[in-house]
Amino acid sequence: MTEYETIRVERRGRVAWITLDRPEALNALNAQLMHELVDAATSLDADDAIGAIVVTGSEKAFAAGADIKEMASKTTAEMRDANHFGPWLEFARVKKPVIAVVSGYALGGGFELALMCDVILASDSATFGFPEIGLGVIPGIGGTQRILRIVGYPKAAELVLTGRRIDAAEAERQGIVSRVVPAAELLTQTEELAAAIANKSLPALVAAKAALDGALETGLEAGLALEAEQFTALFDTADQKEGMAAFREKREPDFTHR
Ligand code: CO8
Repeated sequence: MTEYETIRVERRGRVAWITLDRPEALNALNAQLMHELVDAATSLDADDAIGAIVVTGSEKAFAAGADIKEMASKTTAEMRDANHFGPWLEFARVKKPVIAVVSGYALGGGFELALMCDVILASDSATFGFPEIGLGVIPGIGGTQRILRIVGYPKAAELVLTGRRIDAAEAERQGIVSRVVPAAELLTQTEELAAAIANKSLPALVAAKAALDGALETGLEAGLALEAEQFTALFDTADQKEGMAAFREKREPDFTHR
C-alpha cells in the first residue's frame, strides 16, 4: 500500500478508514494532505474488497480548515494555478459511500470536507463553522453550495456571513449531521454503521449513492428517471438475485458484490 505522511489508511473488513494525521496543525488541509487523501480515496474507490470509506481526524480536530499558513501570501493568479479545487471534486466524485466521523473542530475546509461525505457522524464534542469570512475570504471547496442545499438560504447565509460556530446538537437540529454520538461511543457506533453499509451489495450501494447525488443535480422528473434507471440496472447483478432469493428462503444474503 502507498506510504502517506499526512494521513493513515487502514482496512477493517470491507471498511477502509482514512485518518487525517497532521496533529501539529489540527489536521489543516495543506496541499500534501489534499493530494494524499484524494489518492487514497480514489484507490479505495477502485478496490472491490472495500464497500465504504470512513474519513476521520483526531479527538481535538476533524480538520481546522485549509492551511492558512500555506495560503496567506498567495495571489489570485497563484491560487488559480495551484488548482486546489480539482482534487476536491475528485474526492466528491467517489462512487462508494463515504462516512465523515467528526470529533472536535470541523472548520472552514474541514467542514466542507465533511459536507462532501454522504453520512456525517458527530461526537458530542464536535464544532462546525465557516470562519473564512473573518479571514477576509469565503468557503472555497463547496461550503456555500452544499450547506445551502441542506439548511436553506437564511440559515446558510447566517453561518457563512457571520462565521458563527455551531455545536453538534445544533448541527443535528439543522440536519447537517446524520447523528450525534457521545464521545465514548463514537468508535463503536462508527464501526457498526460502517460495517452495516459496507456489507451490503456494492453495486446497490453505488447505485443508491448515484441516485441520491442525482437529486442534488437535477429536477424531479430527471431525478426519477435516473433513479428508475439505477434500480433497473441492478436486475442484471448476482447480488439482486441473491438478495431476493435470501428473502424468499428466510436467510441472510451472501453478497458477492457483483
Ligand atoms: N491552518 C494552519 N494552521 C492551523 C490551522 C489552519 N487552518 N488551524 C490551526 N492551525 C495550527 C495553529 O497555527 C497552531 O500551530 P502553532 O502551534 O505552530 O501556532 C496549531 O495548529 C494549534 O492551533 P491553536 O494553537 O490555534 O489551537 P487552539 O486550540 O488554541 O485553537 C482553533 C483551535 C480554534 C481551531 C484555531 O486553531 C483556529 O481558529 N484555527 C483556524 C480555523 C480557520 O480559520 N479555518 C478556516 C481556514 S480557511 C479555509 O478553510 C478555506 C477553505 C477553502 C479552501 C480552498 C482551497 C485552498
